[in-house]
Formats: sequence, structure tokens, C-alpha cells
Amino acid sequence: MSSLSPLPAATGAATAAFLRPSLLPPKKSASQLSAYKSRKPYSPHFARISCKTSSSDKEPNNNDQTGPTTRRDILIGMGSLYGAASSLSDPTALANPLQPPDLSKCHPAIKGDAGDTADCCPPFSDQIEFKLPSPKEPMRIRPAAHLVDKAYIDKYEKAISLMKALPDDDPRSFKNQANVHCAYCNGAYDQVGITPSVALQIHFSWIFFPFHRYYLYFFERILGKLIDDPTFALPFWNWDSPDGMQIPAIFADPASPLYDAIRAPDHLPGGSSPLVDLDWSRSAASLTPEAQWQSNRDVMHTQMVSGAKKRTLFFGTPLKAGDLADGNGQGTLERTPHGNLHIWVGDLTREYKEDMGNLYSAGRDPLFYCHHGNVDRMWDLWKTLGPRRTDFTDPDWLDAAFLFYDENCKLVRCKIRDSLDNEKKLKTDYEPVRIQWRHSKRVPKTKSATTTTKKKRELTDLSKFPLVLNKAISVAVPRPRKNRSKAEKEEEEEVVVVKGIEIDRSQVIKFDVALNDDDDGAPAGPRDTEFAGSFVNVPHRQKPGASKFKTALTLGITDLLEDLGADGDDTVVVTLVPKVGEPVIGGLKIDYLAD
Ligand SMILES: [Cu+2]
Repeated sequence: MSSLSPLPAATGAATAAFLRPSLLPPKKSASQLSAYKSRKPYSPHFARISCKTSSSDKEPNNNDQTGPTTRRDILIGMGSLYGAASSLSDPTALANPLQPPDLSKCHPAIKGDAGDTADCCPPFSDQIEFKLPSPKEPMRIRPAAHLVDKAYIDKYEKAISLMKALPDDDPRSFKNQANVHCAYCNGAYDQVGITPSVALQIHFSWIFFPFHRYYLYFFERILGKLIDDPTFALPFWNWDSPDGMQIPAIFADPASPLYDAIRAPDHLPGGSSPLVDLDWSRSAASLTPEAQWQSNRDVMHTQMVSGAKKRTLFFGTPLKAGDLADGNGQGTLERTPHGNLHIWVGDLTREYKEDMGNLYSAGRDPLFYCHHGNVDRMWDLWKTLGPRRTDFTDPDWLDAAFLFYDENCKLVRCKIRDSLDNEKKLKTDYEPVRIQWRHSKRVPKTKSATTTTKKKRELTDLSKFPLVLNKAISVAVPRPRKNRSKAEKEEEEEVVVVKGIEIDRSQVIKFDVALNDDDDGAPAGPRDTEFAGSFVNVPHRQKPGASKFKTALTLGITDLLEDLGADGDDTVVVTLVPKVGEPVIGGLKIDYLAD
């Protein structure tokens, strides 16, 4: 197996010199392997919840302050659910935040033709409202996974082992925690009368970041409680730095509870292409570590800085109760590198690309929580990168709510408004590490040494849409405004919108978008100024017929057009390059985005 083979000669030495020394922990005996690895079929709804295995069950819990909810509270909660539904027909309704799913209506997320099922429904119990941790609680400082020491690794492994050893009727068990992602993201909560349910839209909308922040928050507190350490903090995978540019070694020891056997073997440390490619889908041979880092650095700059100047570009588009699923879109970071890395870690030889490569199984890999640690860190960082980079103030975002089990097995209803301040409110922060992607070093292809010809691309007429994107196409798209002033550019970001993207969500889909890219052989990539970004779909494993989905891709291009010297042009040539899959594209337009 390639995971055991030495690094290829071309990259091995350079990799060793470029990356930090291996932090592979010592091998463990087979007896230390978790029982979780032999997964049993998941059982349906549990009749009762167990929460007795912690050594510190008597610890006070902030969420206990309200006490368990009464039947009346539950009915009120359900009333708001139905209120949301009824407001669909009330055009005067102003507030319409997404409500958490009704757990009593959870059903198996997947029922395949072959009779295969995946029941990832959580145990069902009364809800309480979320309370912020006490200001007196110690901070939890999340470390970079490639920098942790042996004492930390021991603690983390012990906590994960204890979580994996919890029984199936304990909602804090690793299996149940992994199922949180499956249930929310794969259609286990399709609710009659609510279209779409919050379930289907954790991805592809503005609730992506807060949902995953709460997910990590509770997962981390459960681990901390299991080892009686109120300072325990999850590590983050620092994939945005040259030193963190491979799967952290602590996850790669087959004898560790942090290991998951279902990953792409080539991408493990020691595999044939272990360097993280934030622009994954490249089928060519691995880049040198230096070239890979330069590509990754430019991806990060586009996704965090130049392409994410407006809130909806970074977070994704609004989704309110009653919105139709079609038409919503992911934010920059959710697509790339979040989505790319899910697929990059998953085993692509498997039908469903488990574990990380499919949203139903991603939570089964301990690396998932480390990956999302860095995604969450990016939310904090984005707010420091320039003016107007703030959270939404729309009550429909602030009051959107989710359900999670806490460290005391209480089912907690959490609103986005309580999740906005990691440090001051949630008592969580990230170990400071050097940020090396703030500035772009991209150059236009026409100016780069690799360009030998300057050949115009053959153009497809806008009237030809919708069309199946099965080969690269270029379209001249009119720009309603040109040569805008600096103030106008700050007020509104120029965007290219790829409309009516029809995909099968059960499949890996990726296509790239470039502007004014000459036809000189290789299409523009992340290192070229012409490259605007990518569409990425991480597979959802869903019931047959439930996977057809229509969405849009919106990319900020104000800086890009300036850098290309194309700000005065009447049209821009948009090139779409399919990388994986053949989505249907509804159309293209240039627009201006204020928020
Ligand atoms: Cu994810």
C-alpha cells in the first residue's frame, strides 16, 4: 500500500526539508485500538438516554440553570416550528429564522435501492435553551495539530477513546456525535410542511459556519468532561500554513484512536502525494512542496481576502424558513478549501467516498473535527482582515437555531446570536500561528514566463444556456458598469454569477471559473490572476431521488479585473472548466453586491 512506501524521490527530500519533522507518536498495541472500528449497524431511535459514564457528572452545568424544559416549552418550540411553516403563506411575516428540526420526526437518512440504510437519528429528549459558559470558566485554547506535544496527544487520545467507549444510548458517544452531521446534512429531518428543512441546508448557505461552531463547541466540552479537564481544547489542522500542509501526524498512527482506516491512502503522511492541495482535483503529478505552498497560499488569499469582501461572499447566501432550496449558494471558504479537503481526505475508490468525502460519514473520522477547527478559525480571522467584515445583523440569521447534546446529555437549543464571539462569549480561542497568505503574489498568465501564445478562446453564445458543462466553454458576458470609482467599488463588489447550477448532490462536482483566460493550453489555476474560483460539491448520500439540487455560484471579481487591467472593458470573457462531474449550467451574468 502506498501509505507505507517511502516518499517519491522527486519530492521526498524537499518535503522533509520543507515540512516540520514528523510528530508521529509511538506505535500502540492492538489492544488499544478502539472498539468503534468494528462498526455495527446503527439502531433506530433510542428509548432512553444514558449519561452515566463520566467521572464528573455532578459538575454544575451552565445549561442546567434553566432546568429541563416542560412539555409546554416543547410545544412552544414546536409551535414556532409550525409558525415558521404558516408564515410561508403570510407575505407580511417579517422574521423567519430557520428553526431546529423536530427530532421526533427523524427518519433514516438513506434508504438505498439495495436496501442499505443509514439511521443517524439522535436520541430524542426534552430541550433546554443554550446558556453561555460562565465568565469564570477557563479559556480553551485550541492548538495547531502539528505543534502539539506528547502530553497533549495522550490527553486527546484518552478523551477520544473514552468517547468511543460510551454506549450507543449515550448521545455523547463518538458514534452519536458523528451522526449529528449525518442527520443534519443528509435528509434525516425532511419535515412535512417545512420546505426545506434546516436539515438539507447546513451546507450551501449562511448557517454553515455557526452550525459547525456549535458542533465543535459541544464535542470539545464532552471530551473535556470525559477526562475531567475544563481547559481541554480540540486541535486545529493548520492547512493554511506550509508547516501544516499535510494530514497531521497524530491522526496517521493506525494504533491511535485518532486514526481512521477509511481515507485516501495516497494522502496520508508517507503516501505518494501527502501534501495538501487546497485546489484539489488536479490530476497531474504532485507539485513540489514550494509550488504546492505557493498554490495554497494564493487559494487562501482569494478565498479569504480578494474574493470575500462582502458578507454573503464569505458566509454564503441567506436561507430563511420557507426559502426554497434552489438558488442558495456556498461562501468562499465552504467551497474551497473546506469542501476540497473533505474530498481530498476521503477514499475516492469507494462508491460513497467515505469517510471524509461524504457528508453522511465525515464525522466518523476524528480528523473531521480538527479540519473544522481551522474552518472555524477562519471565521474569526476573516473579521480581522478589513472594513465591513462583520457578522450579519439580520434577525433571521441571529435567531436561526440548532439542537445539540451537551456534555451532560442535555438537548440544547442554540441560536446563532450566541455563537458570534469565540473568545469573549464561548471562552474558546486559537493558538496564534503565522498567517502567510494576506498578500497575493499572483500574476496574469499573459505576463508569466509559461505563456508562449496569446490565443483567444472560442466563444459560446449566452443564448446557448442552459447547457451541460462537459467541456471547457468561454462566454463573453456584458458588464453593466465599468471604470467605477474607488468609493463605488467599496460600496458594491462586482461579481460573476453562475446561475442555475443543477447537480446531483450525491456526486463529487468541481468546476473552475476564470476571466479573460487565453487559450494557451493549460487553463488558469490558483496561481494565475485570471483564476476566479471554483464550485465544489462534497457528496451527500441521500435517498434516491433526493439528490437533485439547484444552486448558484457568486464570485467577487473587483480586484481581479483591476489586476488584469480589464476594468474599462464592456465585456468579460468567463471560462468554465469542468474538473469533476458534468453539472448543468443555467446561465452567467455580471452583477453588483452590496452586502
Ligand atoms: Cu465539513
